[in-house]
Amino acid sequence: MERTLIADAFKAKGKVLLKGWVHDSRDLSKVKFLVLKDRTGRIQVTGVSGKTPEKVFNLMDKINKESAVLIEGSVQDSPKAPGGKEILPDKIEILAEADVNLPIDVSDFSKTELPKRIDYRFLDLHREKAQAIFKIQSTLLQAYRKFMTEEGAIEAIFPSIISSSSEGGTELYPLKYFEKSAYLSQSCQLYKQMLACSMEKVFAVFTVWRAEKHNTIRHLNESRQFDFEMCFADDKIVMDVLAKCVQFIVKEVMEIRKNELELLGVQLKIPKVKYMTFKETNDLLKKNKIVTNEHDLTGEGEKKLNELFPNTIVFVHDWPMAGKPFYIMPKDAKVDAILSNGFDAIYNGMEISSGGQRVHIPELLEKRLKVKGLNPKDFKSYIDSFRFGAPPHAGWGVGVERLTMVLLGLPNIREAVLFPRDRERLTP
Ligand code: AMO
Repeated sequence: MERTLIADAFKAKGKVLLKGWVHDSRDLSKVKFLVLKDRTGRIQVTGVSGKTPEKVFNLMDKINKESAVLIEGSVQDSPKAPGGKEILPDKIEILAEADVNLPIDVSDFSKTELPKRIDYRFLDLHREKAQAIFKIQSTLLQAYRKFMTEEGAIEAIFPSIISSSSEGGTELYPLKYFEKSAYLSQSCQLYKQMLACSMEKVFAVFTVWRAEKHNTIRHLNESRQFDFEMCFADDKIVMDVLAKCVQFIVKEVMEIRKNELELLGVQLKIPKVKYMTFKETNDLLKKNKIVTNEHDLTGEGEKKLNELFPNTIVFVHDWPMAGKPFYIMPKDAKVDAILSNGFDAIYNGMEISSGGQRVHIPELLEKRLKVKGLNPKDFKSYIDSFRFGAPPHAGWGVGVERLTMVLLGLPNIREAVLFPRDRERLTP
């Protein structure tokens, strides 16, 4: 007999063969219940003394929770059972028994602390709520690809081993590369720019590594980005693409992941969009008694923006040059400009993205590298790529875990990573 998924068992008649995990069991002496779960749902399995084969009946309350089992039986209407159906078992086979003492609480109301849950992530993923987060994240990935493909962008694969920094020299992981020194990629920034200057619109889902020493609820040492880059474009054009992209992703999640959102108690709405200069933003924050920073927003400032503009993607543009990397275009392409064509996007109280127009003029790029204390010689092939018909271009990067976190209101970014890498964690 072929396997039936639990969701289909609710519509089936007669005999079925189910495979899944024992979620719970109860012994009421003459009747025994077992709740079986698989990736599509849960169903009650009911054993009745005298009716259910004795061997099967005896086994029903003796299987350790979370053990993987095979159950053959018939589907029957049962008004009292969740979903109105139950399985009367003829056969139960233990496929993989779980230890009797589970190291973490895997109930839906688990109170186990996050670090311990992540120590046992493989078991934590037996929880419906943990699965819901990653089902939603999978929809985020698919929605991003769908949006970009409809935009006419080409998905690209970039190198993860680089020879020089792309986001400033301090946060690199060095590694041995034969006789040369190399690093793990901080972003695909330089490569996506080089590609956009020939293929016009490109995107990637790219893993980045940053050796930041701090341990916060919103930083990871390994994270993923939705990267986008297009040519014949400036910051205004790509901010508009980003707004539409996030709105599309939210719409897809709302349509495709209704059950998961309900399980997590999350109500999503398509976000509104607002544009403000850095100066306007800081003035407004000061008015609201928030301590501001000259060339960056503070965490407190980002939270305040959410209070002032709930469910809104706030684009803070005309960002001060001092707070942006060397590749961001200074205003009016002036090397000593105070402001830039760079921006950050703040959504639900957190920076989800930064981006901007890039420097596509080799001489200006060399000067900007020097201003940032970097050596243009280390960037030769990148600078040279702009000597052969490289048009003005712009783009952005969105933190995938950050976006998951702010959409679902998760208290810690590690909830949005299957196997997080932070200062303390390298396993599992
Ligand atoms: P930036 O460094 O701002 O820009 O990164 C883009 C977005 O990625 C997320 N992010 C992180 N998430 C978790 N942990 C971290 N340590 C972390 N660092 C960044 C944030 C952030 O907004 N190359 C540019 C993008 C561009 O201009 O195209 C870049 O990497 O959500």
